[in-house]
Order: sequence, then structure tokens, then C-alpha cells
Amino acid sequence: VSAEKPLPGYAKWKDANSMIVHSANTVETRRDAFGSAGITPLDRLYIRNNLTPPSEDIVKDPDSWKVEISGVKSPRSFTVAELKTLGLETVTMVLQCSGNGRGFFPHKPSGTQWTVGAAGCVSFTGVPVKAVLEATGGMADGMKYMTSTGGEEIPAGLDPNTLMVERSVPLSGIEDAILAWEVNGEALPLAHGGPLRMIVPGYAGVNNVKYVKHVAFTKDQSPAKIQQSSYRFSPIGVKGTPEYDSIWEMDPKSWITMPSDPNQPVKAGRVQITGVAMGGMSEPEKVEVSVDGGKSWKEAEFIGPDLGKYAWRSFVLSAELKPGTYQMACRVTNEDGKSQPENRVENNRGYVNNSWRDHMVAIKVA
Ligand code: MSS
Repeated sequence: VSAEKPLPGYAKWKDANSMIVHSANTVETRRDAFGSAGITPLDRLYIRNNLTPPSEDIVKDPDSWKVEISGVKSPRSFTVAELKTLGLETVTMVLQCSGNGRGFFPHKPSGTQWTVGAAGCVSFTGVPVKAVLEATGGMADGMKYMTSTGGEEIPAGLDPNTLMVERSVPLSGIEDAILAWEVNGEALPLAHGGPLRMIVPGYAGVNNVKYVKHVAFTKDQSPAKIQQSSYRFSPIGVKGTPEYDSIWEMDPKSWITMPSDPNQPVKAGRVQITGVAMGGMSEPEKVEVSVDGGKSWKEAEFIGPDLGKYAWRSFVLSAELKPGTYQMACRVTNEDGKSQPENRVENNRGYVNNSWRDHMVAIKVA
């Protein structure tokens, strides 16, 4: 089944056969299209925009893009060319939308009905936020958050707080944060936040602000709606407010990528069951696979290189399967001993679903 809606103009270069187009601003990777290399090819990486992205013009001369730095001892702005002189780091990490897995919530939360494909594992390159802090005399006193503002144009006459993509993360998140201009070795395309993007490894997608134009160290969280009431972990039927947790650090999660089509029987005999497993804030340490709906589990093998604690790893389990229907599930445990739970935690907007049961697939073997 190929996408019924066409890819949006700014993402025409994506591999249409690997994507599910929900809308011009929400494009999901098909479950069998992640590949097993660990790194997600850019032309298969999902897209999520809260607003229409800026014009393609902003990536024509990426080095001239400017970002303002405030809440530091010596506030100033830098062009990307200037940032490139301050330091260099690459981090491989899972980029995952807070709403990935929303499609499995039975109360049908509003928002895109993502299944597994609002996620990918990619390598971002840029300058460590710490190096930028050093170049600006360090943080001003009493700051508690790093607040990044997206470069979308807000139509005149509208209250910017209701629309703008401005996200705050606690200072614990900036340890490995970078301002990135490259992804998978290529100049950052507009679709993924070029010319410059704030990258907060381990944190849910929304915190990785694209076309970033302002980074402020602040005492309070952003007054923007996207910070105050959206992306909050509130109970079903209750609107998000600052009293509920903001969607920040990610949890361990894994899913089977192949076989994954319930309508495509697999040949009986030796079957390679493969998938991806992420640890969230620490390395994925162990991943188990079940072919009987979670009654019994077998440890799978990680394959490919270990790309660090924020990356996911591909895994495989070889199973000898007779004809029948198998409920295939997987669950990961990270280095901190945190495991993927059996059940989702219900919440109003259907965020952060890492239930292994919801991600199970029924596979026919014939
Ligand atoms: N940024 C900006 N500027 N804008 C928007 O809209 N979105 C978010 C992030 N950032 C935005 C930004 C989200 S929400 C997400 S996921 C991400 O991004 C995605 O990415 P890509 O690259 O994939 O598209 Mo949910 O949590």
C-alpha cells in the first residue's frame, strides 16, 4: 500500500514508498522501512511540523542564518559560520515524536494517529551548547531552563504565544545538547530544521526546535501554548496545564520491524525476527522477543555498531516457526534497569506510548 496523499513540496525528495503521508505536516515511516543498519536513511525519516515550515529560501545560504543567544553574561547573536568556529560534535540519537504510538490508544486522542513510524535514529553534527555558553561568558545567574524558539513567521495580528514553537528544557538536558547544521553527514534540510536546529539528545521530538532563531537561558518555562498546555501528561478528559509533567526525557521502547505485515504470510521454517530498541536516557542493554503474545520470552541479539546511549540498536532473533499465527512482541531494558512496560499509561493526548503489548504484531506463518 503506497501513500495515498502526495508528499508535501518541501519533502518531495523522500522515498514515497517508505512513507505514510498523514498531512502536509505529518509524514510517518512505514514499519518495514527502517532498515537494519541502525541509522535511518534521511529519505525515510518521519516529519512532524506544528506550523507550516518557513520558505526553502532559508537553507540557500545556511552559513548566514543567525541565532540570538540571551540569558548569558554577554548576550549576542552568531551566524552559523561563526558557530562553526566554536566547536564540533556529532551525536547519534533517536528523534521521536511525543505522539508516536498514539494510534494505539483506545480513547482516540486528537492528533496524528501515528503507529510506530514517528521516529528514526540519525546523526546530528553541530556545536555543543556548552561551547556556545563558554563563548558568551556563561549563563546569567539564576537560570533554570534553556528555551529555544523556532523560526516560523507568525502572521501579524495573532498572539505569538498561541502559535510559536518555543520549548523549554531543564538545564539537565543541555549536557549533550548541540546546535546542529548537519544530519547523517548532509547539510540539514528544511524538512528537518535547517539551517540550524536545537538538538537535545534523549528528549522527545518537540524539544528539538527546528530553524532555531533564539536560544535563551530563562528562569521560567516559555509562556507559549506549546510549552504551557500542549505536550503535558494529563489524565484523559483533562486539558494540559503546567501542573502536569512536560514531555521531556524519553523512555525505553522497542518494536518489531520485520516481519510486520499481518496480511503477508511468512514462509514456515527459519524466520529472522528483527526490530529496533532504544534505551531513552541510557543505553539499551537487553531486548527480548516473544512469539506467543508475551507468555514466554527469548533474548534477541543486537546487531550492528553501538552508536551510543541515545541511539537505537537493531536486533534479531532467529526462530524456527511451524505454520500458524504468532503474536510477536519485544521489550527492551536499558542500562539503568528500566524496562518497557506491558501496558501504556493512559493520558489525554496519547503521548509517550511504550507499551510492548500495543506494539505487538500478529504474523501468519504458512
Ligand atoms: N520545530 C519547529 N520550529 N517547528 C515545529 O513544528 N515540531 C517538533 C520538533 N521541532 C517542530 C519543531 C515536533 S513535535 C517534532 S516530533 C519534531 O520537530 C519532528 O522533527 P522532524 O525532523 O522528524 O520533522 Mo512531536 O513531539
